[in-house]
Amino acid sequence: MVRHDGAGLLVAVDDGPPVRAMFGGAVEPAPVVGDWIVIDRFPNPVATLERDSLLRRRAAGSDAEQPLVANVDLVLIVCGLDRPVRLGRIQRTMTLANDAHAESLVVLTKADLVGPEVPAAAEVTVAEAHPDLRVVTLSARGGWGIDDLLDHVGRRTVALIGESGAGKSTLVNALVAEHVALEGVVRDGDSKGRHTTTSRQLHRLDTGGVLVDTPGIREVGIFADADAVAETFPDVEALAASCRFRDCAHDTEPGCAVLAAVQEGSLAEDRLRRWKALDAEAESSRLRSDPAAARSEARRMGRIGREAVRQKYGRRGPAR
Ligand SMILES: Nc1nc2c(ncn2[C@@H]2O[C@H](COP(=O)(O)OP(=O)(O)OP(=O)(O)O)[C@@H](O)[C@H]2O)c(=O)[nH]1
Ligand SMILES: [Mg+2]
Ligand SMILES: [Zn+2]
Repeated sequence: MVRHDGAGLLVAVDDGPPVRAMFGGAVEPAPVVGDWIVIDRFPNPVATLERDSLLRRRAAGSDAEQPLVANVDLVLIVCGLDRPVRLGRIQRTMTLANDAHAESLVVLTKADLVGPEVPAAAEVTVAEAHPDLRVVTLSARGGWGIDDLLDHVGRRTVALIGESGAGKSTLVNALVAEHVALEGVVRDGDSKGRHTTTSRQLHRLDTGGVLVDTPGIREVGIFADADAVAETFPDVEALAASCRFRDCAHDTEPGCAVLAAVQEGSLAEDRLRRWKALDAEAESSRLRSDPAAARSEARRMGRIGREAVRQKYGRRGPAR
């Protein structure tokens, strides 16, 4: 399935041009871009084939899971150098990629607009986000750095993620080497984008690779397994494993290896804060997506609450 928009689905087929299909409301799971689907002769979707993976996020302004792209191998974290490159955004996007078992690669684009010190500083920020995260600096407009990125893409399925105006669609056009995606103009003054791309769309490369352009994401909400956060923060996870208590919250507990590392300066307090925030977000998405886990968590909290009341008032509870 190559596009999902207001009118329905666009499905690539073996023989001939892509065909338009209905949304397929009855098909479970609902098809997203990157899915292999079966269509009948009308053509209506009748089945979604099993996915290798699903790139998803927490929907904007809600707690719900929003599927983005299926079967992704590589996520390009696209940052425009005409605006600040944010550590938190990179870590968040990487966490979504980890959740989909996809590799992450940071693309610093619009390098033609800035001096060499700007990508150099951005590379330091990327290394702070994760020591093994790779970076490609390029200019989609100037056409340089594109071959380097194509080498990384190869024959893989690639999703481009970044804020509006970052330069995703311009990059898609540069990679495909023809004008296939609609590009926007950045507003003067604040370098904000205009949400030019409004649907996710898949483009095939001559090399056999596949690119999925996506609409700009303002806030990268986490909907992920705890393991996905752990992969973004391997250093903190390693420390947490040697805390005295298995359920250490790394707040005030004795024998906390994480707090000890902060105290001796080998772990930045800011990094701990970011890890806690993402871990909490992943945990709440787990509870939402798993009703049984949510019930058992509610029971556990209920038990803790009742125990606290008992300790305070004795067996009979508070006077009514
Ligand atoms: N100078 C320069 N401008 C670029 C480059 N890449 C993109 N731009 C400009 O940045 C603006 C936004 O680019 P788009 O590719 O539409 O951005 P987008 O990330 O697709 O934005 P949304 O579709 O809104 O999410 C356009 O005016 C582009 O011409 C680049 O490498 N150099
Ligand atoms: Mg776009
Ligand atoms: Zn601890």
